Amino acid sequence: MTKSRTRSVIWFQGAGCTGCSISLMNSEYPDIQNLLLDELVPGTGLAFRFHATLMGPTGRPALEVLERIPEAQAGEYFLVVEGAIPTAEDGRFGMVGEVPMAERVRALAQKAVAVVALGTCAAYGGIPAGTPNPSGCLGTGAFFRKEGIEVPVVNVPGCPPHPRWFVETMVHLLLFGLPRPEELDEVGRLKSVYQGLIHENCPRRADFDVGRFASAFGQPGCLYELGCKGPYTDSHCPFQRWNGGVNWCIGAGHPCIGCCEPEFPDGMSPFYRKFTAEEAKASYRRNR
Ligand code: FSX
Ligand code: SF4
Repeated sequence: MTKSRTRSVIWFQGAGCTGCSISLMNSEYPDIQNLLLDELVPGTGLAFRFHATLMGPTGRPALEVLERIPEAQAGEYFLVVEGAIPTAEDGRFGMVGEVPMAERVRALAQKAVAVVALGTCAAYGGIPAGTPNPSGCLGTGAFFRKEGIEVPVVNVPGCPPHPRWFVETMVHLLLFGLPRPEELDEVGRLKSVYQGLIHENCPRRADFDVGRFASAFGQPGCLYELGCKGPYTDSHCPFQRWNGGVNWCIGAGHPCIGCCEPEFPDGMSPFYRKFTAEEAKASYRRNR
């Protein structure tokens, strides 16, 4: 069904790998064509006004959208940030149209109705902010706190995030408006989209409970001894699975690396080493 009403989205890419966009293009229900062209909730669809990977225009006509929409639709559009914000050296590690990403995001955020920080890089800094972080990358929320920008931020982490987590978050925003504080967890994610430790819903949990652990890749059993971070990671991967529900990391025999958590990647590393008791306690405490 075509859209009778639209809400504009400016999708701004900072420091990342574009995997968040690629993941969204794998969306199934709705598929990417439906998402771009049709209603997302009854009567309303999203209008992607700027998306460097998907849009046709380039150069000045494309960049002008970044100035036009905030003026024409102040307080109405959603800003989706993908990737972290480089802040070192006056932001010169990341430029879009010869303007630092940090400056672009500052201007775009101030007139948005809400910001969706999509992907772990945008939500918490992620890989670009990993030690030693020479470009001074920050997650969106941390960048706004540093800059004194007060705009509601909803985090949609994952490296990359599952397409459903973006879709479900946007549906929530369109149907119910900005999340109430009790609808968000302590790291800014919608509880309805993320809550539930992987460890609580894992098909290998019965192996964990009886102490049947894989000691090498390819073996059956729980992957805890191989470094699985499922006990410290909230996400719906076990029942949504990936690539159209075909499989997911643990289903393919790979330990969870905790990519939806603020500690990723430094605090979830080394990926193939079991956490010490102290590391486990610290991560578990924050998660609960
Ligand atoms: Fe980050 Fe997006 Fe990881 Fe990549 O651009 S969440 S590096 S999968 O895709 O920002
Ligand atoms: Fe928990 Fe990971 Fe073992 Fe699954 S594989 S039961 S998430 S430790």
